[in-house]
Amino acid sequence: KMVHMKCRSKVYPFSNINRIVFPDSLVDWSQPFPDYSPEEYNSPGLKGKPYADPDLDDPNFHPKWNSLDGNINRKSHIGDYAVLNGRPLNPEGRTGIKGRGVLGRWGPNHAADPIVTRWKMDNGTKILHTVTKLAILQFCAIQRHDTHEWAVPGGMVDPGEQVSITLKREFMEEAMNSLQSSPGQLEKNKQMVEKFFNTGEIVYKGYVDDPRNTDNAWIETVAANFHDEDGTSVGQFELNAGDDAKNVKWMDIDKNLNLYASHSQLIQYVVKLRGAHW
Ligand code: RP5
Ligand code: MG
Ligand code: MG
Repeated sequence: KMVHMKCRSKVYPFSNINRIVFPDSLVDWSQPFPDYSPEEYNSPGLKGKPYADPDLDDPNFHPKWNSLDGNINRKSHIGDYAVLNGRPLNPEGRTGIKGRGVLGRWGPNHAADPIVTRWKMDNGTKILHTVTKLAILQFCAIQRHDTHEWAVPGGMVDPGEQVSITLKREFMEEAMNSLQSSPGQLEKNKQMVEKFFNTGEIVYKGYVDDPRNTDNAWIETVAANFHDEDGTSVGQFELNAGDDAKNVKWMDIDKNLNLYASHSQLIQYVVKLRGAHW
């Protein structure tokens, strides 16, 4: 099993707070690390945001850890997490920083990642890789505004929202710019997406090694593959970057992909599912 890496780089994102940097062997909470006393960071920008929890010391905040707390899902996909002195503990281990950083929720922050794929084609014929002789898969990639890295067009599950809805909504916002489409165009796109997204396959549910994770807050995702086998449906959609995406394109998939957070790993599950070149 791989230890998390992207949430251990020195500077915490969108801040000038330094994480403690330490070797992989000390990531697991069970390993003694007596000198471990990281800084606490809670982004001031979270105050009063509708998607954010109150501060932990707010007397009106009574979160139900490891439960469905009203319509907020505080359960982890990977089993019960520990809570120490009233703080959820990152189930994948130490990150070198305390608090919730820029994440809205203490504990798990649930996301969904739509991995939309088609085969690379030449005049209706799949292009095979010269060495592996396997067909080359392409996925709909977005470039993030925040880190400029390429990524899956994923996003956070709203309170009470079904993940199947988040998958469609985020794809439409980030890869089809639904937030800025005309009502007519939006309706047309919605119908196409609705139809195509009927046949998804979940490829992963669990922890994401996201740079925003902390010791007390982390992202988990449900990643699902929506595949256009003959390139006649989603493969023909007009892509337009929107919301937290600044670019969108069909990207060839192979083992050299270098994507945001754990997204290369998510893509690899789809490659296995489809028997594609890697
Ligand atoms: C990731 O953060 C998840 O896999 C998902 O793609 C993303 C959600 O955060 P935002 O895109 O809303 O910032 O690691
Ligand atoms: Mg989004
Ligand atoms: Mg997003």
